[in-house]
Amino acid sequence: MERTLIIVKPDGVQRGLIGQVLSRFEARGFKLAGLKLMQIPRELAERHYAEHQGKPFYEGLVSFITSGPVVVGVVEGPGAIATVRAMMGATNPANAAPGTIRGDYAVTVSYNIIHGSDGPESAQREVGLFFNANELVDYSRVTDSWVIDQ
Ligand code: DAT
Ligand code: MG
Repeated sequence: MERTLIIVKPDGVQRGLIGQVLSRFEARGFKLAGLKLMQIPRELAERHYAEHQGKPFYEGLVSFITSGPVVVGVVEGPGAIATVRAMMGATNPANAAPGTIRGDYAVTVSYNIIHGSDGPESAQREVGLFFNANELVDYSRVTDSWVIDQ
């Protein structure tokens, strides 16, 4: 079972898209193991986006992600990391296929609605950055046996 970090970015919150974004993951069959609304402090944003430090868009990215509230979640399920990335669509919404989150809700790269961890190592690192162990909940849903063959 995999867990991955998602962030509904400030543009998604301001545009009232929290529910629509989260509902896609629920409808797919994934489970939320953690969820919170927060405004990301600059220091946390810098750690989260450390890989982009020095790139031309880095300063704008950090100021954008800290500019207003976000919803941070941990999405759990088989293949969650890669499937969430596929559901997000390409980084630049101009290249994101219709049917993906970015392809349905966004048009420019700076305001692309959602973050999702890009692999197993970043998922583990990013979940740890945003959630304490006691904020992640282990539970089963009555629908699980109709979603996951086990
Ligand atoms: P992703 O969010 O798809 O993992 P990324 O990790 O390469 O993409 O970049 C992180 C974010 O930085 C991305 O969601 C939007 C912003 N970004 C990336 N490339 C950009 C660019 N060329 N110009 C402006 N913002 C960019
Ligand atoms: Mg990334």
